[in-house]
Amino acid sequence: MEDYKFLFKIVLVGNAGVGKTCLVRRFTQGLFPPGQGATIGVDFMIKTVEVEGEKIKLQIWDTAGQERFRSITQSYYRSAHALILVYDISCQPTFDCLPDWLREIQEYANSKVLKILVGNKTDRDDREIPTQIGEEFAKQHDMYFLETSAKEAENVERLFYEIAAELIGQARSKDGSAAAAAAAAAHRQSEGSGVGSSIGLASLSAKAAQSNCCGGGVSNGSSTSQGHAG
Ligand SMILES: Nc1nc2c(ncn2[C@@H]2O[C@H](COP(=O)(O)OP(=O)(O)O)[C@@H](O)[C@H]2O)c(=O)[nH]1
Ligand SMILES: [Mg+2]
Repeated sequence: MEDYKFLFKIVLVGNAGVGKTCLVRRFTQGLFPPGQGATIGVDFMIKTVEVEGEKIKLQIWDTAGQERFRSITQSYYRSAHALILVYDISCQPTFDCLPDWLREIQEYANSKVLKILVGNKTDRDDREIPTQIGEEFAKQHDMYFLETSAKEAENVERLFYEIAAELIGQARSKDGSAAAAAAAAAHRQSEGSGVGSSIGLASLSAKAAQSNCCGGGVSNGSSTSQGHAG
């Protein structure tokens, strides 16, 4: 049986194509999948890390192709300890959509959730969003900021370890540690036989509605068709 002190749920959002799935796979599996088209359809992956001498279990949620606004429901955001909002530094529309994502986050997520803005694909030489612009946006909206490359493995470990460290700090400073421990216990129960550093594939339904611009995605009014929110 696995032994860990904290369980943290980390949720990734952002337009389709920005590299969310690649970031998760890079971190959990050390891979950059070549030619990886849309999402691999994983709901979450688990990785156990050690931070400040504590074993921490990270449950990382990646959207399974429902990156369109309003098709991601409350159930996805609920109980997230950290939210990673990703854009593609070489694709202006993915940056322009950030306010829409923030509205959605504000509506559905816990108001105290840790928010991290990530500009991915720093390896590309056709950058459209200067670092400083990303930084400023993050500052304005009370978010941490980091630029990454899932391809080159740049800042990917750092991203998740810093989140873990920050969440540990929060848990210790508030009396949140009790809550985290309870969450860990509940998770352990529901998990069955967990193996260290295992990858949990929760569901395998890849519906790849790829659209790199939010315009089409937002306005199609398919609001609650996907999900019961309960
Ligand atoms: N150059 C480069 N391409 C990336 C990077 N991360 C992802 N990609 C590519 O971007 C596309 C979309 O990635 P994916 O992870 O499926 O995006 P998602 O829809 O946000 O999950 C794929 O073709 C990836 O190969 C990166 O850091 N650098
Ligand atoms: Mg994906």
